Amino acid sequence: MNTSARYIIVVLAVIISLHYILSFTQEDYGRATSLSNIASKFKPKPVEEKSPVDEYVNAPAFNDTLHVDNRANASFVILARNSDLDGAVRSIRDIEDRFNRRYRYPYVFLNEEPFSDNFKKRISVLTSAKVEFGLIPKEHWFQPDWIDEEKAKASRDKMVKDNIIYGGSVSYRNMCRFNSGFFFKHELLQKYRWYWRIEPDVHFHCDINFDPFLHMEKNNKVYAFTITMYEYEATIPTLWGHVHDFMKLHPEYVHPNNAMGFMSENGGEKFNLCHFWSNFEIADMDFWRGPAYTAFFEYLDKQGGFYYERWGDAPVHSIAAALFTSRDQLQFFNEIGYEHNPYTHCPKGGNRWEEGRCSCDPARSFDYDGYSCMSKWDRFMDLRW
Ligand SMILES: Nc1nc2c(ncn2[C@@H]2O[C@H](COP(=O)(O)OP(=O)(O)OP(=O)(O)O)[C@@H](O)[C@H]2O)c(=O)[nH]1
Ligand SMILES: *[C@@H]1O[C@H](CO)[C@@H](O)[C@H](O)[C@H]1NC(C)=O
Ligand SMILES: *[C@@H]1O[C@H](CO)[C@@H](O)[C@H](O)[C@H]1NC(C)=O
Ligand SMILES: [Mg+2]
Repeated sequence: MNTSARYIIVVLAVIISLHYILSFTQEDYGRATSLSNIASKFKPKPVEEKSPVDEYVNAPAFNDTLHVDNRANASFVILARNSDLDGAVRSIRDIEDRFNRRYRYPYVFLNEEPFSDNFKKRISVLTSAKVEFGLIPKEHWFQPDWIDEEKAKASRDKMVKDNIIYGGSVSYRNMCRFNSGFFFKHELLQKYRWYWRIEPDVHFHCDINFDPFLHMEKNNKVYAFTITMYEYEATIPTLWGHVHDFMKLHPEYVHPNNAMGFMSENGGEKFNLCHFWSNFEIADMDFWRGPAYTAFFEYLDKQGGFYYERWGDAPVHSIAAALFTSRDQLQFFNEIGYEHNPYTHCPKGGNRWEEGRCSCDPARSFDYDGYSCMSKWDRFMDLRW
């Protein structure tokens, strides 16, 4: 062998041994230079198989931006008993997760009995927002003395016999009357204009990536809902008649562009029982505090129907919002996935459900259930989804 041949062999040996040393010590090097890898560079690329998992991973990234600078004059309101604690904890966890950890709106809890220390402790630990616990004054809660208890009892007994839900309950009636005419008078709520009502054991199924309070304020809205349905007629047999009498007495409060057409098929003669389900509400307390609603509530309260029948705050609020505001001041929040057993509103249209990373099943949304008034609302407002 001549010198140059010997020289080439030595160089080759060095290169080969270097390659093996690197292959064993440096994983990346090994992978990049392995024979099969180098060979694959010359083979035609196989068509990439579509993974069924990739196809569905399309929710947007979490956005943890805090929005605490430009907020509305607003608070959450939760009416609850001490025994509602676990359900209240679940509701607050939901709303914090889906909305309020980024907005930090305050909470006001109300009860006709003092909240226990355990209740306050277990709620306060869930949020960095301000939480206040208020006692309801007796005169805002209990059955007034001028109610004829004999007559009220006869009506309760009849409702129990007729199997009407909460038909025999006085405390349920206290609650409905309080929610209709008093909560917004509570001392702790005087400093706020807007409220968002939350009940124990409800669910918020989607990220709420906007501020519903500011939406209301900017668009001159008064009352917002997520679910609308028919009321049990047996709980409000004389309510609509009193509404009529009130409208005759105070035509000045009835808005020219009202939503009577949503609640009646014959210009107001008969109530079709459609109303907004008030366990979810975002609304303007200054509307409840204003002259029209003040006169309306006082008129209804005097009729005694909160105790002689079982008037709910849902039809009372809904009828007032529909008659004394413009229909354009009513807001349906499609984006807010919401559940109060047994019904759920799940966002519809466009890709709202994906954008909200919703946990509700859109196929089981209550919106077009036979018992829902949503299709009536869509027709009335000329909405298409
Ligand atoms: N402090 C207090 N809160 C009450 C009382 N009764 C009901 N509530 C609250 O009032 C709201 C409505 O009561 P619910 O029992 O949820 O009535 P509902 O929504 O019509 O019926 P379900 O939820 O189906 O039982 C909830 O926030 C309850 O926690 C009461 O006697 N005292
Ligand atoms: C988060 O959302 C806000 C608007 O709500 C937007 O201005 C901001 O750019 C978003 N941030 C990210 C990281 O997507
Ligand atoms: C918030 O609203 C209430 C009720 O309208 C009002 O009394 C209060 O002054 C408002 N606060 C601010 C800071 O605007
Ligand atoms: Mg409830």
